[in-house]
Amino acid sequence: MKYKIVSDSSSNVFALEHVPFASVPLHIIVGEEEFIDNESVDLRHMEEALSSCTSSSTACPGTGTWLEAFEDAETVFCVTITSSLSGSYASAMMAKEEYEKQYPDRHVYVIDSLSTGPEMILIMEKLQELILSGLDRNQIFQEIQAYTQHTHLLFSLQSLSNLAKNGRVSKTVAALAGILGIRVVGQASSKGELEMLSKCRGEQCTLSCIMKCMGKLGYTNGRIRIAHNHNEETARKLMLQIQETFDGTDIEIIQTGALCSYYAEKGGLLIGFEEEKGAVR
Ligand code: X90
Repeated sequence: MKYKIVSDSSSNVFALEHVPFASVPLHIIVGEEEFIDNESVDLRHMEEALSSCTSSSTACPGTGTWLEAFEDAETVFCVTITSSLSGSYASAMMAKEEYEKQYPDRHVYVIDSLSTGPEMILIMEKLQELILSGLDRNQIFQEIQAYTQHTHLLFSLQSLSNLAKNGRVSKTVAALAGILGIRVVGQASSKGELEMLSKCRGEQCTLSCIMKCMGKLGYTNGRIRIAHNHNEETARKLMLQIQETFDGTDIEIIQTGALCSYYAEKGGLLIGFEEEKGAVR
């Protein structure tokens, strides 16, 4: 196998066409139960378990799981959730070291998305394009690094309690979203941390705020991927309003997997976008 793309499950993608692909699962631990974030995870069952249990946490993939996913690929492109919030990147880096020591002619590129969810999808789709275009592996890596300078992640959350419980945001920030009907809009910062941008009351206010933020971040007509946790209705409204306001037409909507559902909580939306169609450099 020449090329393989491997991402952790926070991308919410479990299959890719055209290029060999594997998803490496994070785990969600709810009391005594453990949920493996793959395509067959029972999200309703996880929600039920969460509503009747106060102790929960998550775990990133171990080095061995990454190694297994590399299989026998000559070149692997690994895309991980932000290293500021998870050990997934560090663990992939350890797997890279072992793999390259064992097979000196093989190479693993680990890309820290400094983000998660749909921004990782954009990176993976771009990698797919670059691989199929026949570039060599170093060129692909350079291009993808340039590409990630022009992609962004915005989010809207109704509750930040699981993020706070696991020390991923401060209790003060989490309290912002504690009031019923209030949604927090934020972005993945340049350091890969959660950065709060605004507080909104109600759906329309949230959608307008997201579109205003997209404009400020330089959005014109690039690809957009939206992941939602059981909130397809709002995701669709956002898609329609974006289509009315901007020139972007390549928009896809997906349901979050277990890890993103756990942290984005009920109704959460994650919006990944590139500034300009096909943007590189
Ligand atoms: O290693 C682990 O246990 C995983 C920890 C992941 C923590 C953060 C997950 C965030 C999921 C929430 C909103 C978007 C945040 C953007 C951050 C850059 C989605």
